[in-house]
Amino acid sequence: AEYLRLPHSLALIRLRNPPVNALSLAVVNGIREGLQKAMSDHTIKAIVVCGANDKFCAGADISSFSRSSPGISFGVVVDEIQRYEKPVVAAIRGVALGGGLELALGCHYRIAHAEARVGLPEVALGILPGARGTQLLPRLIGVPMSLDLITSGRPVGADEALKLGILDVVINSDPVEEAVKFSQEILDKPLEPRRLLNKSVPSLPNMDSIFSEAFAKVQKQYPGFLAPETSIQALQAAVNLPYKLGIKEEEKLALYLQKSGQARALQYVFFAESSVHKQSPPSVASWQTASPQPISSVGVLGLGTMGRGIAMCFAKAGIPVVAVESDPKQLEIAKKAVTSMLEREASKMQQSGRAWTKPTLTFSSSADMLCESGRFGQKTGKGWYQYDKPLGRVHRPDPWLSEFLSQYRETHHLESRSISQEEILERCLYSLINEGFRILGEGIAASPEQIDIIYLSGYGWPRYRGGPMFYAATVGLPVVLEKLQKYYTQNPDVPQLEPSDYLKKLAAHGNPPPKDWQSLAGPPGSKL
Ligand code: T1G
Repeated sequence: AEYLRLPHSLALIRLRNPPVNALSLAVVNGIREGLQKAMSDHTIKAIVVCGANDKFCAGADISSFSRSSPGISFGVVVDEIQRYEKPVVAAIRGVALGGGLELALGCHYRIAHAEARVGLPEVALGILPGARGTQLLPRLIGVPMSLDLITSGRPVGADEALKLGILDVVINSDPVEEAVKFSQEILDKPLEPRRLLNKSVPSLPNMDSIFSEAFAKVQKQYPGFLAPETSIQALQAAVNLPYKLGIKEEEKLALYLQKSGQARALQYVFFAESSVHKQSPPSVASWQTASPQPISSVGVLGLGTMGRGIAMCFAKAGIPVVAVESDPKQLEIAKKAVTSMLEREASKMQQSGRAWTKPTLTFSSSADMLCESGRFGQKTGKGWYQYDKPLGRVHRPDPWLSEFLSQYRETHHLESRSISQEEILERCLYSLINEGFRILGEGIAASPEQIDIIYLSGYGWPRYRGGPMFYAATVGLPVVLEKLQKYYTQNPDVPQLEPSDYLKKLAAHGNPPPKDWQSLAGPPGSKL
């Protein structure tokens, strides 16, 4: 943070830490030094705080979280600013997020550009606003809106923030110039009413029900996430405790979250999401730059459930499809399934008076005995279960299946045994993870982050577990390897359980974090 003396007895503290002026230790120390200088200089009457490069501040430096706990020491600075004997005015451009907004809440006045955005997005990182945010915001704008903003983490635009009372002035010109003028006008005004820490939270008669509704809402909206619920507890502390105890509770809850696996996973996701956007190889067209091309025909590799669906979509759109399936049995099944789907669609279309071309489909197969007997799952009304109707969702056990399984066991000389939840989970998850390592080794995925982001965005993997590859590192690669080895030995007929070479290479290094995998395992041979 830079310290500048301005005309009219003013000092300026400008945060400068590209790209978003995050609150690194150096920035925080710079702010404190600036405040001390301005205090000991009797010619200085007021201080303006702003950020360089058209941004105020995006909060604590997330990249340093694994090294130190955020927020706690910065909260002391926020209090120092509030108690400061000279007026401190925040001039906000761009973003004031997380610790950036907490810094602004510490200031006695907040002036922002109309296009600025402010908010406390910490929940998205699995933590809470730990530098007084949960204690100061409700004192400023009341409990209901604080609950909304803190548990959702959504930033608000300057106009909404002005209405809520978070900002004092919103302008369309340079907020620093405006803050300089504004400071002259408020020099003689008492500071005490501007110190949020000495105010109490506006009370409401139905506070208990407000909180219980908030708990119910976040449990429904963000099931499994720790941070929203824990933030509500911190807000309760703001209501029930005096400031100096409330901030202790906030610190305690912030530390609890920061140490949780969820915070580590969500912070990994934050960086993974921004890195995958940058990962397309330079010579390859990307969706951002390429313009759509006409599609004359389409190739589909593999005719499992998804392949069939994709082939069908194109066929229905009148685009010729060539589908390739290497397993003869799977091919037969797919052929039947696609033909019957096409016929069904065709008869629907005929009924509705529409016509469509029935485009080229070449197949090639699987060994799924259930499918061979037409048991395709929910779609057909039976699979591992029987359903109330085709496409129905109500399932019940099917005596046919127990008969089938006992015959299967007899044929293959298998003994029935009960399988623990743990084994079910491990065999499903670790074989999925194993496949992830395989495609990393083959260069089909460019990074573990890519696989994880696809699982979070496309398959509903819980965000607070970071994705399958991050999860593997959480469990420990040597553990994943050992378990796969164990299950593969027990089930040599399941190739998905055979540990991939890539995993073996990495596990030999212990449990390296995903970001180090590629450098440790060496460059993949790209098959793309
Ligand atoms: N710390 C470190 N790096 C950050 C950062 C941060 N807070 N915010 C952004 N970056 C990096 C980001 O990784 C990328 O880096 C570059 O900045 C541009 O970001 C005490 C504990 C500010 C709205 O959660 O929402 O304060 O890839 O590509 O689309 O209670 O970044 O270029 O090397 O996303 O213009 C709370 C998170 C922290 C804000 C800009 N703050 N950031 O969006 O660019 S916790 C946040 C954002 C905290 C306190 C607590 C967005 C953005 P690189 P970008 P953008």
